[in-house]
Amino acid sequence: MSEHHTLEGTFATPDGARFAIVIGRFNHFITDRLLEGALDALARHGVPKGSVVVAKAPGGYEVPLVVKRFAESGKVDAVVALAAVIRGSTPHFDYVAGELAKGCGAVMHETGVPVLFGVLTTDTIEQAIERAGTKAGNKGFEAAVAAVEMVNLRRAMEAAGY
Ligand code: INI
Repeated sequence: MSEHHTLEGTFATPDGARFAIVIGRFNHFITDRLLEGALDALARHGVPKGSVVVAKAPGGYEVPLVVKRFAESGKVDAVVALAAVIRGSTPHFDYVAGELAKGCGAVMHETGVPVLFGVLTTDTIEQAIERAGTKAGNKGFEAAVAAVEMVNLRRAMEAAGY
């Protein structure tokens, strides 16, 4: 039996790859930090500034529509979705977070373009702050790193004939 063949994405700069970042402005105190993290991650992975486009939607509920337009454009290799949905005293959270997750997933599956889910869904503002550049890291940074990995995985799969 021959060795099995593992396909995985590296964190090397994906040459010529273009990235879109879609951010929800709602809770911008948090989402601005997620955007900083995502831009920092792409820059540190060697992605030129000119290969990154950022679009700002009003809130998480609208993010999937903007993600869809980028994914369908054929002009980007991955889309990073960033938003912060923080639970309040009504069921609003569930509608916004549910639509956001469902919408981003649907776009990814319909278009075949990786959509990275850098979305905070937290019970408290403190939990959101912790995940936006303080003690629990920065989920925007992590999502952008995963975008680089997915672009490279896709290229590795293509090169292997899949
Ligand atoms: N949008 C968010 O991104 N996060 C939230 O926590 C949030 N809450 O809690 O209301 C939120 N609401 C706005 C929503 O995304 C839409 O922009 C709005 O309902 C208009 O369609």
